Amino acid sequence: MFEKILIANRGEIALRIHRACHEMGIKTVAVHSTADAEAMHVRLADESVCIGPPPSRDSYLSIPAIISAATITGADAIHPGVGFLSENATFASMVEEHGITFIGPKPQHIALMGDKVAARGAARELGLPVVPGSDGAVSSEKEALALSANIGFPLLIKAAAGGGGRGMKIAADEAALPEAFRMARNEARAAFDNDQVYMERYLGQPRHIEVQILADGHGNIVHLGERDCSLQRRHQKVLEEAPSPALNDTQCDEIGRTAVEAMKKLGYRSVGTIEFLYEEGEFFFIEMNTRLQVEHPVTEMITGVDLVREQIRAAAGSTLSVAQEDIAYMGHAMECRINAEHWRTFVPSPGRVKAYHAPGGVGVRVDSGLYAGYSVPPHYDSLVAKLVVHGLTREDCIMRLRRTLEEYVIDGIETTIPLHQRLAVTPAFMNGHYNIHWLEKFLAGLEG
Ligand code: MV4
Repeated sequence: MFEKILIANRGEIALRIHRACHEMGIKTVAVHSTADAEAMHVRLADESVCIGPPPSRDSYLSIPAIISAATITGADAIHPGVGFLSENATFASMVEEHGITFIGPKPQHIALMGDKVAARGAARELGLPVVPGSDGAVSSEKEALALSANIGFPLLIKAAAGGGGRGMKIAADEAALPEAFRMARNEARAAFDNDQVYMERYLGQPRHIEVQILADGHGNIVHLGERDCSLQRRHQKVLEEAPSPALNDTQCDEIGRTAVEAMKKLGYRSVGTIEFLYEEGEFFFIEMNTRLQVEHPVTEMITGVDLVREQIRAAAGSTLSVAQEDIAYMGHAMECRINAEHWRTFVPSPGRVKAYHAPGGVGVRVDSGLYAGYSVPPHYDSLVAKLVVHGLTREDCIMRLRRTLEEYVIDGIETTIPLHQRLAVTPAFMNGHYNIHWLEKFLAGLEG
């Protein structure tokens, strides 16, 4: 097992990884920008290295600074966390070339899933249900028109280098297709320096349901059920839950088994998430994330499996601690993403936290680096806390969510807690009748 892990990240996720390391008897190295010298992830780590100025590209995205920090401190592995360099295949390879273990998948699998055209092709070959669409990249308006006859309208044009909702254009009908195609290509070229695009049938009212995968390098692969991440605004997830209120046990098992079979064929290692759109009883693969995800705690709450611990074990060459038959689901879990933003306008609200009190009690988990006196820097993602609650039933879970949201005190900055309080008493949320568009409509209808 590793003796020392460098955590190439910040905030609540760096803390989360530190906790798994210390429970495994592994020392930690924090890296930080000058803006994060007082951050909790730096305070808790055994050692820390300042890797640059506040802008991410000069610190948390600086490959030389991070690999140098690992070399100087004698770290034998690097955990990339989420975002930043976590899905950068070049970084993963360079870490390994320096004799340091990258805690994540094989670089070729990161690269494969980062190219959405290649990922879609691989998914189809691996037996995952994909959205009806083009077989590969679509290279001309003429080809787009020819293919549209089989795909049908409305259809979506997506960027091969996109993902997370960037670079998508809807074409309502044949007349709108050439213009949508040109715009998608131009935007893709400008945003990603890669103008490859592909086409899919547009699903109008789907839910976003993702399957958690866990794999060691020895052929043991399990799934840990699904998460419903349909509650989002502008492609930012707001609240996630497991299990999905839209699925029955048979559907969960089926999509989980299909996902495991696909990952076995691929020879995947580490944690991973396969994202599907779910509409009228059918699943359609859209993307795969080859990293730990922000919302992984909801899966941990209903299974009791520590995903970061298993990810570290897999990277160290150990086998999984659990087999598929050991994985049982208990109750229901929800995660509220608490951002340092105004709850209605989503305008960022960095600044000093004057008072801080986190909720506790049965079935409550708070992942956050906040403390009284801490200043939230303006340079990074505004996620400052994840409130995760568990209940024996979805109803219990919602009651606990309301209670903990009442208890939570974060004074001095604006947060999205008031939004979660409103959501927690809204009928469409309470009965689970929502899709990927519901939250935006709910927000548009709010007063005050
Ligand atoms: C789609 C879709 C409808 N039909 N693909 C947006 C982010 C990216 N991961 C995929 N996305 C979508 N792909 C087809 N064929 C609708 C979306 C989408 C969406 C997906 C998941 C969660 C929120 C979303 C919000 C708007 C659009």
